[in-house]
Amino acid sequence: MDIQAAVAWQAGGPLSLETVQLEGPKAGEVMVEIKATGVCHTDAYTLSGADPEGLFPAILGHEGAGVVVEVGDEVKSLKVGDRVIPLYTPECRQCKYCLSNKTNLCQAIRATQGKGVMPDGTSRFSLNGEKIHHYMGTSTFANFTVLPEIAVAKIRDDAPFEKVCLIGCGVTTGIGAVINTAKVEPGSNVVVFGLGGIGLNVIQAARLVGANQIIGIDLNPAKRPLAEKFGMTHFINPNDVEDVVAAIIDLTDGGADYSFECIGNVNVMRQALECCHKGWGESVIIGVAGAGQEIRTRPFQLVTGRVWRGTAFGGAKGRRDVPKIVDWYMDGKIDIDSLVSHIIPVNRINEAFDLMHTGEAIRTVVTF
Ligand code: NAD
Ligand code: DAO
Ligand code: ZN
Repeated sequence: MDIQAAVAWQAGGPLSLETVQLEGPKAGEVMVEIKATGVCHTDAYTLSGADPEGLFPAILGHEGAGVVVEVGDEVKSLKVGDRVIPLYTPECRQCKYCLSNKTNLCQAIRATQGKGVMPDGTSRFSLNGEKIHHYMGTSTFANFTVLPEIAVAKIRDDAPFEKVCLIGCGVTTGIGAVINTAKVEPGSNVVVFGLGGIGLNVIQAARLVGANQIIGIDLNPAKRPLAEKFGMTHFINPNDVEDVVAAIIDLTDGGADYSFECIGNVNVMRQALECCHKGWGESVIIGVAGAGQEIRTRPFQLVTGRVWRGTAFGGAKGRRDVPKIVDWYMDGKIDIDSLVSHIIPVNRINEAFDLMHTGEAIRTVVTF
């Protein structure tokens, strides 16, 4: 069938709205009508050409929400009409990784997902016979997409698409990093580097679990008011202090119990580790650094009890956890509305990237 999609033809170029041909779902797959999608830094990273795994032409987008319109053979857990959120981290519940209960990094379709194709090795998207790659297994910059059943979370029927789409990446990543990865305890002192879409969700989860101090760090002072609304108790602009690590250790009487790097800057990752409390402080890397970058610290930082870890999609198992996070939003336990700074139609999708690059947007949501 013919669909409308924003195609990334080449690295560095703008997206171009095209009529694309989409093949129907094969066994174990579903077709989803995408109603809304967020535009995240990872889309911009791939579009820029900096992503060594980026494939072109491709249909980007991984933060979407929509409705199942067709199911392939053997699909058991979804039916036409279900509201859903696509998952770039699937949950097969059968592979060694899923069964370990130690990670959310399901590997069932990892190899083909990384090559921009469906699990049978082919793409469902083409334009005049030319293959167009899938992206992150989701390709939500299209009004219809095809997904493996294991990469789809069914959500409740009254969830608004243009808000809950952010649960497909930013919201779950930030909240999950606090709850699943760090397991922050009530009374903890938490430091958050980078107050964008991810950092704000770390802050609201830290407040939710009863953190004591929630210290936000950002070079952009304009990020402060919204971070305070989400629960930040103290703000430090690194430009206003001589040594940001020393300032945090001073403010927390010894260092952070937990810190989160939500930028993707390897120098800040070091600060985030080294501002942790001796003996027990844990630092979680969320930000995705540029290709080839490396992290550094003195090993004595770890010998003396600090812990360095990382998280993908907040450690969430998507089919299990995403519907719960949708419920938290619908029950007013978490704020997503304030994160949606702009809503625009798909024919203006390139503006979403501009708004991100100027720092004006927290999240722009594109509707179909
Ligand atoms: P964002 O650009 O909205 O926010 C980053 C913030 O960091 C901005 O407010 C910026 O002013 C601030 N900043 C930049 N450099 C700084 C510095 N040196 N010191 C202090 N503050 C600085 O980005 P986002 O959407 O919140 O994403 C953050 C990171 O998380 C990105 O690298 C993204 O790719 C990554 N990410 C990771 C996962 C995962 O699963 N691990 C998922 C989604 C996004
Ligand atoms: O299983 O090896 C793997 C890959 C998992 C990919 C997880 C991606 C998380 C970070 C990318 C940012 C997401 C928008
Ligand atoms: Zn699995």
